[in-house]
Amino acid sequence: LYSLMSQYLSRDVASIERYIVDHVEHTLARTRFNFDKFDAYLATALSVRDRLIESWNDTQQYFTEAGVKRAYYLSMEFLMGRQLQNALINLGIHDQYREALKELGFDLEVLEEEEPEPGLGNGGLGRLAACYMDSLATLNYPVWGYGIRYQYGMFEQKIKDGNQVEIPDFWLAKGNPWEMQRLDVTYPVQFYGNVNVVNNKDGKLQVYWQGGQVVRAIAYDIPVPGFDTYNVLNLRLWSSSPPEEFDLEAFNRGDYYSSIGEKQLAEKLTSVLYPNDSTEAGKELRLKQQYFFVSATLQDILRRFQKLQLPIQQLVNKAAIQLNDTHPTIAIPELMRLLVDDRGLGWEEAWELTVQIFSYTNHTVLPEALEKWPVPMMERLLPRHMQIIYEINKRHLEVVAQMFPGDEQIRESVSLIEEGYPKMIRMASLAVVGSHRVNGVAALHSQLVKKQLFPYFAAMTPDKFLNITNGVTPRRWIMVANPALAAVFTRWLESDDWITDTRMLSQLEQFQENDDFIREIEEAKTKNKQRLALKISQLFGINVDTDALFDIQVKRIHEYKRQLLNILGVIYRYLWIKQLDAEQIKTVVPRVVVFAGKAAASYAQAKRIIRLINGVASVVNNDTSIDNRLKVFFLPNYNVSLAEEIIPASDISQHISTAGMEASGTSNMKFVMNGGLILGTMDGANIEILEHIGKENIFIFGLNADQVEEARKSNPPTQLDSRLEQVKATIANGTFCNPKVAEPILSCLVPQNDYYMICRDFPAYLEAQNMVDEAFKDKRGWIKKTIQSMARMYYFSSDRAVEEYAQKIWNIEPAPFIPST
Ligand code: 26R
Repeated sequence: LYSLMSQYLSRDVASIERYIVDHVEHTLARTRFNFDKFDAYLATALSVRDRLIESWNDTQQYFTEAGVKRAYYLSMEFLMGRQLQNALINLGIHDQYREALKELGFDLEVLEEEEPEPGLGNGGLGRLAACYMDSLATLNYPVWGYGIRYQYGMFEQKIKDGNQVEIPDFWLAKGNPWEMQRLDVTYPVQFYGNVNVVNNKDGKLQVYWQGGQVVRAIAYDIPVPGFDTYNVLNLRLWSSSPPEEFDLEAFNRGDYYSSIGEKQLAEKLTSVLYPNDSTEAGKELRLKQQYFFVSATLQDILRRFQKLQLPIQQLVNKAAIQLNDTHPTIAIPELMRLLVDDRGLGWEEAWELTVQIFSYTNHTVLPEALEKWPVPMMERLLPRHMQIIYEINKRHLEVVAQMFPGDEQIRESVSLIEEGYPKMIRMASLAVVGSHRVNGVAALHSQLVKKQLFPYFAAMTPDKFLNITNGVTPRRWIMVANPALAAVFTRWLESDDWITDTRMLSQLEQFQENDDFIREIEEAKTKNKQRLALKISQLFGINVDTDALFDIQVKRIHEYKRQLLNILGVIYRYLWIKQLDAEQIKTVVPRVVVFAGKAAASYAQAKRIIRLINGVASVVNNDTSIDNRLKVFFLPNYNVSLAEEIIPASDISQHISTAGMEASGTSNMKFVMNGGLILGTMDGANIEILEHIGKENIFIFGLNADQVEEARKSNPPTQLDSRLEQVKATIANGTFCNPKVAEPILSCLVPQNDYYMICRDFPAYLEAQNMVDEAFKDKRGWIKKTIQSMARMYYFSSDRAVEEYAQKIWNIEPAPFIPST
């Protein structure tokens, strides 16, 4: 690999060694003869950061001098994963660093494992933001990410007696070499207080919000390197702290102790990431987090714009703001406030600007996940914003009344305020009204956004709505996660250009009958299965057969994702194997079933499902009568690093959500890119994956979204599948876990109560699993499927996705910085 980047880096091994030792001695203040593994990791990371800072400065200065339009990606979550290996690969200096560290007596791969994972996200939405940052950097787009520097990320999951236990994740405990604290970039953010109207000096009425509490936002910058480019982007995360003037004031009042109390309150703001759990909805601290990060971000964006000394109307030519779900939607009234109250723009002009600047990505149609804030809470916390939201709503409803005169039902349904006690603000509707583009994240999902969520908005402004199907970065999900497979690709394509041009992968198809190629692809898969088998044996003390079919489902535990359907299928398989005779058992395809994923701490049903899976695992894994034809494991603490180990090892992965409920899914794409096939429903991006790779390469079963809608309206079937009855009876008699745990699970498995269509899809699911077995018996046929699939996945690169955002929504151009050598 000879990258452009390495031309500008000192890439000889001796100087890399020197950089590292320098940090050991001067930054960490250790001697060169006495530093441990973690010190070695830190010094290595710091030496990489130094290189990144130089490019980062050049890139940002270049964007400023060129006066380019920038896009800002506002997200409450960025699930970046570990940075060291990714940075070295993107910079094209991984091999050189491996050499240098070897000279110093360290194994780079071992040091990479020392890095704590920054788990600043829940799941798909946060990881998507990270993939997009990688692609935006790689394609040289002038974009900034803005988010929150949580001190506690996603909790660490432990399994005790089969149950999930949550451990706080203080990921910063040993310091974070990838961030730069910017004590020069701080802003005040206010809360509460009241709204005053004053006469300004031209005798005009001016509205002025006098906040009560003031909190200070401090910027932390994380450099985001692209692959094979000099450009380095910035991810700016805000941390809260007490304002500077604060201590002095309290001191003067002689009120030292209560001032310390308030200080802690200010620090608490950004301390913890909220789970994606509807029971956590409506918490004031979460709304405070949202406004805190939005206010600091808009102050930062406007300060950058102000340096250009252009009239404010030009803002739309210099800035586009993307809202990653509704979480940053308070930015819309906030920008209105800044334009109208602070800069004296008229409402219409300010509104036109605002709508042109904002766009909104929807990531879910589940009604319980759509954010709503109580009006009384908003009135207290952000009184001026509440007034502005009412004004936006008033004007919006005037337009509605013109389009649908006299229709009370429509007026109620599109109002930004939901009537009730208390009244609630519909943040998704506010995001739609205040944006010029609204996108869903897969073709089916974008249809449902229009038809199911916002039918009247879509009728009023059809051109606002579009689809941008999600994508994932081939750098992290092939290069970093699966170096063995990446090497095969590069060897057979005689080029590594596929890393930035995934369309090249389509050329792999010509080798699908080539024995050498087939063998190399198989060897890479086996290597990855061995790596996972080792992990399993370390965790559970059980050795699994790498010739077995590795059947994997990893994602947040949620009823709509139907881990329950999976484990019911596993139980049925177990019961079926148990009644075979010794001869028959030998013909059963051996399976290793792997689950991983976290349940939100207060999601009781999801936690019961984890308990059931672990109960099944311990029974099945200890049953010697089934001749190792089935093993079941629940791997604790699913996160990006674990995903990197699991995904490349799959033969089959399950994406079996109730049709119409999974917006897109992104791991489905990662699995197929790594040569794993999908067992799935016609939901989310599965549908488009099918269209690209061919229906012969994907195992699809069950009701589609229209049929689910129909089924929910019509009478439930009168009978259950007898196999499901059998499975239920085994659960009920306490075979796997306490019947008290099982009871609330079983009560959902009746036709009258089958919201997630588990009963209705169960027979089709078993049939699909049988087809998987049959296909897997034909080794050569199977590998051909995986080759065709990998070769046809190019559309699902996040490079394609961000290009669509740049062209269809943000109207920005690539701006590569070419350093003079
Ligand atoms: C409001 C709060 C309770 C909340 C709810 C849900 C916070 C966060 C979430 C997470 C959701 C929005 C999420 O992660 N959605 C996922 O986004 C992925 C990227 O687009 C999709 O692939 C995936 O289908 C979708 O579930």
